[in-house]
Amino acid sequence: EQVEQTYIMVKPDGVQRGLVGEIISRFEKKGFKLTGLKLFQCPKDLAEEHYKDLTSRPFFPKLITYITSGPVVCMAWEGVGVVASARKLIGSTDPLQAEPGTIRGDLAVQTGRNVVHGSDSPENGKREIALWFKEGEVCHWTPALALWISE
Ligand code: DAT
Ligand code: MG
Repeated sequence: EQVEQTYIMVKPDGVQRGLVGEIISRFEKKGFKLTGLKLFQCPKDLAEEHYKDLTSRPFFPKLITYITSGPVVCMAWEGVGVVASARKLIGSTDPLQAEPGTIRGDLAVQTGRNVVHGSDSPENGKREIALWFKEGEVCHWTPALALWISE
């Protein structure tokens, strides 16, 4: 079991709808460790770099407009298996297909307004944290409750 890092982001609709606390809570309550957090207005070139694998998709321009339409909340989370677990907590890309109990399943209805991003692999977790956070913005710390979450 490998300690991993994942990049989680509350998208502009999640911020506008006042869902930031709710979304952070899901990862906190699960027992993962928050290592980075900031409110941030994403410039277009960063959005394009973040979603570079989707450049050729027809929805790409709308996706970039959406992600840059207001502030996002950038987060880095750490834990054993955090990448896949966070994807499960987030739910399917299309919120109507996402299971109840997941963030998208509970809080969203449309793919184009699916409130949250989560890295899809440990490699992308590292890549995205390096992309969205500057050196020194990520904190490595030991939660006092660590031994009550992992033996
Ligand atoms: P995910 O965010 O679940 O990792 P993804 O990486 O395939 O999904 O796509 C990134 C984002 O792009 C997704 O959250 C919303 C948007 N998107 C994906 N597929 C789409 C589609 N068919 N129509 C509109 N937007 C789409
Ligand atoms: Mg993705």
